Amino acid sequence: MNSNVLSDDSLFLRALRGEDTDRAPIWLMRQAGRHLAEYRQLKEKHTFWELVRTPELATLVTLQPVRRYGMDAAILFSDIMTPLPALGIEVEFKPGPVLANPIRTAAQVEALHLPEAQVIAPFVSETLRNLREESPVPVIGFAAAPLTLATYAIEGSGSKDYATFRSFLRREPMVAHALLELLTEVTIRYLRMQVDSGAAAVQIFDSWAGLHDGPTFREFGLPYLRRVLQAVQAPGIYMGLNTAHLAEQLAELPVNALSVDWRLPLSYWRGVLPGRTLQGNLDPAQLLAPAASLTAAAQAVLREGLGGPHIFNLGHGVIPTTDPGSVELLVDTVRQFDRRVAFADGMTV
Ligand code: 1CP
Repeated sequence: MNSNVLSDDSLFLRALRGEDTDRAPIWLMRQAGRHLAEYRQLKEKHTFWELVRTPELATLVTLQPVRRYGMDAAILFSDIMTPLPALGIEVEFKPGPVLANPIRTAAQVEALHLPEAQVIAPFVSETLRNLREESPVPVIGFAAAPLTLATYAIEGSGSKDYATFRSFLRREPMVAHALLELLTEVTIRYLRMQVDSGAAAVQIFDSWAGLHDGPTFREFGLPYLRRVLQAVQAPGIYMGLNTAHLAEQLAELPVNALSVDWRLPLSYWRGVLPGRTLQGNLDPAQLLAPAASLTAAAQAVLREGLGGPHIFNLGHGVIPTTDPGSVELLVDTVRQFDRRVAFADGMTV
């Protein structure tokens, strides 16, 4: 589809900008990837980095779930680690990210260099320019929050409790701040490039925000996040997990929407985040449940989301063993739910 056809009044962008739409738009985190046979087929021939770094392939993978399910938004096919090599940090995927040389010293931070926007990930720019022409729905660009990116840069891989990272923040706070400064600046450049290349919105993934207590998040998380969000001139979504204890700080963020996990109902979040669009928050495990349970759980989320703008999503990414038939059922359930009628019914009960 031509970019002229994609107007700003798409359901997804209207809800993101704060409109209490008649139907909730739906897209799913990790909607492209291992649960799709058409993705696994490409993975037989290409590594993950090849898919991300080859614009024709990244474009194709981004559009796979849009074509199959008719999602209301596409998310760029890439990873939160994508900008790191341009700084001088090499990353391998096995399948999660693994760093040969995790950052642990001031000298290592000093040796990193801040790349110009156009050399951070030129393949992402080209993919987004392709998608501007080919995607029938708005495309979401993304990056990690500086604190979550630092988690991987210092820990060196995924971990159960990120003990190395959490102790590093206490032992070497100045080095941590120096790294966060650099990651903030590269993230701002990287996201501005994505918006210039056609991303209609951006999502900030702060998957590991919930590891920290309030004071630690206020020192190492919030100030950098605020800078990133203020610098990017596009509607934004902030996604965190296990963040109920940080709600007061999240309410300070200059962002349109907050994506929350399933641990608390959306009605709770409406109370603590007045005036914001809420995104979420079905437990991804519900997509592994029998049809009746899945539909009931999705309808419960839809009802909880009434009374303000809502973008339907999972609380975290699609689990790779998910049956595409269940995703189809979920999309149908969300499509059929008339928010205006449901809201009126709620008022008369
Ligand atoms: O072998 C494979 O197929 C690679 C698996 C894979 C995929 C499909 C990885 C490695 N990343 C991705 C894609 C990806 N990652 C997207 C694509 C867009 C989408 O469809 O949503 C996005 C947005 C991400 C973001 C991402 N990567 C996050 C934030 C969201 C979250 O899940 O919390 C995180 C934490 C990562 C790190 C990462 N990359 C890959 C894996 C398996 C992981 C997580 C595991 C770990 O921490 O070890």
